Amino acid sequence: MIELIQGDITKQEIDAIANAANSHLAGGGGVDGAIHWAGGPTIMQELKEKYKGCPTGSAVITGAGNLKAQYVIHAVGPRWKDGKHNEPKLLASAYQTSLELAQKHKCQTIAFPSISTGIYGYPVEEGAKIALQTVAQFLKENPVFTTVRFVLFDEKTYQAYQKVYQPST
Ligand code: AR6
Repeated sequence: MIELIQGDITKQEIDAIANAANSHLAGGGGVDGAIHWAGGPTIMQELKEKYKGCPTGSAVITGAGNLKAQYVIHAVGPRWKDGKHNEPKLLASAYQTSLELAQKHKCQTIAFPSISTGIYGYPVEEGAKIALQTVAQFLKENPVFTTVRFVLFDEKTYQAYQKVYQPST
């Protein structure tokens, strides 16, 4: 089932935590900074050892260091330009790839932040629609997760997801 909560994703007890990363997998601000800070240095060490970046619209997986999770899935959403540069497709693909990776690693629960709607400037309601549609469709086709939890940091983002969410879909 899909859950929407307002909170801090680094505090979740869950199989996999998704991160809103960049294609260099270089760390940064926002939720990425918070995850590396809370998870400790082993996450970045593993990223550097195993991967040479990650294309926009895709994701890679590491252990979760000190977080109360098994894995961190580093998903790279698009930077918002004007909506005519494949942004919706790339955002959907970032969620889709993350779900596929979590499934492959036998996760039953996963938490997502609102990918791309912070520093990358994706309009929040548009981003929420893509996020919820992609997850709902995936769950219909692959009923492998008991929980997909969106952990929305700020009130505005939480409200936007609540507005867009239709539990029947
Ligand atoms: N828990 C949950 N959500 C959070 C947290 C947290 N602890 N902290 C922030 N958010 P952003 P992006 C929310 O900017 O837009 C980084 O530098 C935040 O309020 O983290 O995909 C990366 O390295 C917003 O709603 O990610 C990339 O370079 C959402 O997470 C770039 O930012 C996403 O905001 C990616 O930008």
